[in-house]
Amino acid sequence: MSETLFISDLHLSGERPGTVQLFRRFLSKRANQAERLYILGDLFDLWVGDDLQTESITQIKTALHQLSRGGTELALMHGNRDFLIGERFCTETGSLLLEDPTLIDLQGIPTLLMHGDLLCTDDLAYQAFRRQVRDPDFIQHFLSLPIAERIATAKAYRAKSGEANSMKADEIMDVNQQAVEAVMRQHGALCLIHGHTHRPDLHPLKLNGQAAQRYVLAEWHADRGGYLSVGSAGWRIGTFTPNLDA
Ligand code: LP5
Ligand code: MN
Repeated sequence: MSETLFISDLHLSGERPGTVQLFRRFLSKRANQAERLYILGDLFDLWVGDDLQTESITQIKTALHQLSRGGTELALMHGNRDFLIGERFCTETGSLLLEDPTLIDLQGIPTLLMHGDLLCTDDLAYQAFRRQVRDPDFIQHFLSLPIAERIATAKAYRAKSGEANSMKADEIMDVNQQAVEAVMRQHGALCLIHGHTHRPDLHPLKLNGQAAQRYVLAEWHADRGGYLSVGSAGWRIGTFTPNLDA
């Protein structure tokens, strides 16, 4: 049976060449064997517009395009760091941009895909920030700025966000269980797959008396990248490393 892979939170950037290299290797050695690859947000550490060209961005786009041209379907969801990924990027890489959330049928199980930030409803400061920066007029204005100004602003946001994070309690930055159950019920899902929190795990839960599951994907580093594989071998959490091809 065909295999579907899920990854998220790679946080790729020119400042992390090791992670970029691991990801390119993952695409050419591992994901190319799968029927479909889902990237559930934060592929990039920061994305200020599809018009920015750097050496690492070109390398990543080329590798993604090779994968999709080779026959592996590529589906991408925005994360809180790269929600400005647009149509041009998708065309250049042969990927399909997914809404957050998106419901899919995974081996007969109604499965909801999310980045995960929308589930952190206790983080009121972040949710207010999110509403502001996802406003279409705000985005349109931001994208009209010169690229150097966009980079400087995004870095300032990130620094502010880092400061704010260091003051927040750990629980606030995790998902809210009621929000998880509400969104799963709303979409009739029995499985939820998301990233964002960097707390990889499998959480069983009960929804209307039925067994359900929440998979949390791992963030990537230069020496390891987590993925969820769903195929003939069942549902399996794996780790891709520089010395391992599976
Ligand atoms: O990313 P991570 O995991 O560290 O933290 C997130 C939340 N933070 C963010 C902000 C991003 O890290 C950085 C911004 C990305 C910019 C993308 C491109 C540019 C967009 C331009 C607009 C169109 O997402 C963090 C959560 C955490 O996840 C866990 O869920 O807590 O949220 C915050 O820290 C937000 C703060 O609580 C409140 C906002 C502080 C920023 C204030 C703006 C200052 C303006 C200065 C710039 C001129
Ligand atoms: Mn995130």
